[in-house]
Amino acid sequence: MPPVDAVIALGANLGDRQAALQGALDGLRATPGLEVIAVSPVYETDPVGGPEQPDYANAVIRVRSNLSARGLLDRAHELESEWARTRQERWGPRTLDIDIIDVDGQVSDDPTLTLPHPRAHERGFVIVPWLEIEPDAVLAGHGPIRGLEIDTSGVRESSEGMSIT
Ligand code: A4P
Ligand code: MG
Repeated sequence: MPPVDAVIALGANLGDRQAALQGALDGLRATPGLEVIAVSPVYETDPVGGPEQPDYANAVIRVRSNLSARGLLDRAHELESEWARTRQERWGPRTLDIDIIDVDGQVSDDPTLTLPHPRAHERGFVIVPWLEIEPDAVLAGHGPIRGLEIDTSGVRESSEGMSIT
């Protein structure tokens, strides 16, 4: 299978959020057949939707891999539960969300893996970091991401970043 480029969004809003994002990045980098191409800065973001909850740390990464879109989702779920399990036992609740935003422009309305991610185009916490690492990116069905009209007021660059060394 030829290599596939994908955009993945990371989010965490409980406990050591920075460590959760770094853990997700490290886990992806350790995935056979997967190469991390770019890592955005980390952003501190106001929560969107849901009940009242703490602010999130969010980041976006680009990967190239020989996994299918479904293979990427499976790996994301594996890392989410690995992280939740190891952190919960020692230091209480943590969350890590790994969303598949785009896989080579594929379009699918499969509820198990909807592509592109159905809410990405309206979310500053996805689009702002993504623009930082891929200014010319296009979101299938929505056009160039730099042209999207989104509210970015709740998205602030954090002083902390992730390390890929
Ligand atoms: N699923 C379908 N398509 C996808 C996709 N493209 N990527 C399915 C990932 N998963 C996808 O996801 C629920 C189901 O969606 C999965 O079984 C998967 O097969 P989940 O991660 O288990 O649950 P969730 O993330 O809590 O739900 P949901 O609906 O995905 O929520 P969102 O849209 O991810 O939003 N505010 C800020 N500031 N920052 C955030 O990161 N995140 C959320 C969660 C809300 N507000 C936020 C943030
Ligand atoms: Mg999700």
